[in-house]
Amino acid sequence: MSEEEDEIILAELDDDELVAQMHDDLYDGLKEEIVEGTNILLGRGWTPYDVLTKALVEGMRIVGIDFRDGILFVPEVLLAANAMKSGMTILRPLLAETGAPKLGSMVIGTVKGDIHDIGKNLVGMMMEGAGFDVHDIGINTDVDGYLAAIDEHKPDILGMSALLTTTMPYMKVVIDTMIEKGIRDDHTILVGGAPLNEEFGSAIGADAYCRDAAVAVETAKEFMAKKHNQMAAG
Ligand code: B1M
Repeated sequence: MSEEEDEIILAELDDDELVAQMHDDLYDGLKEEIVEGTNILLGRGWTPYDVLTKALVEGMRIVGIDFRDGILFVPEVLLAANAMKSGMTILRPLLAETGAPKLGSMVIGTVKGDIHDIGKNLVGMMMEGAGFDVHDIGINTDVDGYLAAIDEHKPDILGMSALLTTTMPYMKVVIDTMIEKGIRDDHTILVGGAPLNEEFGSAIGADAYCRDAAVAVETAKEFMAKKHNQMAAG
């Protein structure tokens, strides 16, 4: 077959085929194709949230499995991550423009030693979309970085992300330091990341572990509602 006959025209695929093709394109780190696919699905009336979860997050889940199994290596996964980010760049303003009233504020960062930021970025985007002011302090954040951001932004919520079993214990370092400084109870602390679970969240003294970005939004809203009720009760 000639190259021309081989070429896939994304716009000619139906929704299921296009989503499957986007999983393949993400796997292959094809940034332009991910941008095109994202725009096509939005043009067909898909919600930004569905594009995000069904096309991009699901694609990255597949990448994660083959990374774990030694089929993909860091350079390929980096390309996939960059392709994913190019799709997220398109979705970000759409997710943020819900016009929801401001519910509260959040500081979020990935902990020291850890450079994974896709999950954190996604949580930040969804929180913004739900009406929170989000201050993203980036990756590889040490305790001083968290404390400085807390001091500067006085957030209702502190979010911490960790993707490595070796970096997740650092969350406790941050929480313990907040306890020492007497500021722990001034903030709701939410933690997340693939290797964490609820038991770990409570063991380190976080207020809640959030399985994914949607749960983070719901949990943050619940804590804000509680806070407002307590304030109203005086
Ligand atoms: Co890395 N990596 N990685 N990696 N990587 C994992 C995490 C791993 C599980 C892969 C595997 O082996 N299966 C494994 C960790 C194993 C372990 O600790 N037990 C791993 C490893 C080993 C490594 C390196 C050590 C590899 C190496 O160098 N030999 C290295 C470490 C670098 C470092 O951080 N110091 C490394 C590097 C990388 C890349 C740079 C190549 C790239 C990151 C690019 C980037 O982020 N800019 C990368 C990637 C992409 C992954 C996988 C494949 C995908 C992560 C991701 O983006 N998922 C990952 C495999 C996996 O997780 N299954 C893997 C998509 C994202 C939407 O999901 O991040 O889970 P997630 O976020 C979710 C929830 O967890 C939750 O909500 C998000 C959205 O729904 N959530 C929160 C996350 N943070 C939250 C915070 C909250 C609330 C919810 O606060 C309130």
